[in-house]
Amino acid sequence: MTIDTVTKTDVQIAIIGAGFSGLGAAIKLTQNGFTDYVVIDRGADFGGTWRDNTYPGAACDVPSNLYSYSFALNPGWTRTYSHQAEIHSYINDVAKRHDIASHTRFGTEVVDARWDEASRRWLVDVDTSGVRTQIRAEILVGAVGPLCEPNLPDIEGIDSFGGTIVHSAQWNHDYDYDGKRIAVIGTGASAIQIVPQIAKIAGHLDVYQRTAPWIVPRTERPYTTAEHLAFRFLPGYQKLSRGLIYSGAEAVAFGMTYAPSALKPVEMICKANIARGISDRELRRAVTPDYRVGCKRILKSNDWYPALDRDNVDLVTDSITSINERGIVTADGTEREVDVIVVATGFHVTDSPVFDHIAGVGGRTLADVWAERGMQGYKGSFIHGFPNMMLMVGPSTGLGHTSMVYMIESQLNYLVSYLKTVRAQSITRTDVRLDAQDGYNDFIQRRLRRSVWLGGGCASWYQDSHGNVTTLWPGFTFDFRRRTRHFDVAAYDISRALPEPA
Ligand code: N01
Repeated sequence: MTIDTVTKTDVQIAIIGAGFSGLGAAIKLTQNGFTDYVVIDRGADFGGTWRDNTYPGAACDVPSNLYSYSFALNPGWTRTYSHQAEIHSYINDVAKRHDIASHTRFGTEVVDARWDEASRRWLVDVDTSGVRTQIRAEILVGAVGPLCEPNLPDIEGIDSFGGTIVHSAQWNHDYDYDGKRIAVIGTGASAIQIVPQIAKIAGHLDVYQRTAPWIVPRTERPYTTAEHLAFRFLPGYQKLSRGLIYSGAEAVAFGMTYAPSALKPVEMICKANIARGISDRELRRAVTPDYRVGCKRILKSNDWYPALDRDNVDLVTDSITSINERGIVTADGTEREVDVIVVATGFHVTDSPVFDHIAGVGGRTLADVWAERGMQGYKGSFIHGFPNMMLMVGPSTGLGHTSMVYMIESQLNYLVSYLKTVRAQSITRTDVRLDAQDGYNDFIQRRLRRSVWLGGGCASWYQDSHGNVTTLWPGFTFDFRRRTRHFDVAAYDISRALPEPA
């Protein structure tokens, strides 16, 4: 490939995002002979969320063997659960092996993408170091992922804080945290990894918990030499190990979706984890969740509870009412002074600002359409009114129990099948039919009715502002794989010719 591939302004396919899904799409395109594509990413290299989340303790809570592409297994994983740097390095290594950098515009932010009916092209305005250009693409693949826009909490007075504020996804590595008075807001997947690390160096640490998470022990250990040898030289061994982990995780999917009471034993394991990690009875009570396990993401940690039990750490359960120049004020009137506030408050998932910048038929944005109908799509991939656009990790594709890479690869099958259909039938425009999309969403909502995410007594980012679960796939992931095996052209309005010039 030459540098021209990256600078071309007219391409068949534009992919936004160079994380797991965008990179996977680029590789599959190349492997299937679709070489006229560009990948656009605002960062400096591949990895997406695994490039951006560099907070202390950042690691994956999905077992390593399951957290890789099936077409690029990694016999070199050092531990049963991988840490951020190793996953980031794996992703970049895979990109290098497939020469995807030669197709990628790094340091380039998509400002706006809109469908132009007259030319049947997506017009993608991009900004590279302040220089605006436009890319015209027949097909747009949105692969930005749901966890790309940090959510800063809307707490009164937060702008008046005189110290430093750091979001977990935008870690400030220049700040010296040693001996400082630190507050962490949030007790989700990010916070439970950060707190044990900074508790070791903080002068004092206040952890603000709004809702206690359910946490199982993390069975992380280094792989042995024998295992490494087996991964490398015993045919099928790593695949077998992957298959066993996958099957175990699917059993959890059954409990979350079909029989939430089957998750009772998981609650018992979590409670034993609390008892093991915390000596103080009051503190144990404060960290015991009051909703059904699985309603929010089940977390994994061995060091979260012992960290809360430390002398230099306080768990604060009174709700935050405001932030002032000195620190944080809670509902009981207490003000706790701090030097730095770490906001581990998650991401804009169902209300991402990205939705305002993608406009389909009639100039209607994803934000407009989803405000009306809820965050819906067809097979998590296509949205009515947005012709020739596929979303990776779109609505109803998220998981609480196993590897997103499996879902991503299912969508990649669908993408390739779609592109082959378009090529074979000389199709210039596809738009998923509204009745097909509605039917698909009725089926999702029917399945969700019994699920723990709706009936488990919690609020979570899995739900939109109306309380509907629009982010998760309700069921077995092999079922999603089956549904996305072939592009089902009958569900789409298609046309072959270009429109007559006006
Ligand atoms: O974010 P979260 P996260 N005042 O939204 C609290 C993935 N991930 O960054 O529960 C006070 O889960 C909020 O409280 P509540 C994974 O998919 C994966 O931790 O809403 N508190 C909650 O405690 C995960 O699900 C890995 O009551 C406020 C926390 O902030 C997703 O990222 C590792 C607040 C936010 O938790 C997001 O995780 C890390 C406010 N105003 C992350 N607003 C892996 O290992 C929010 N909170 C793969």
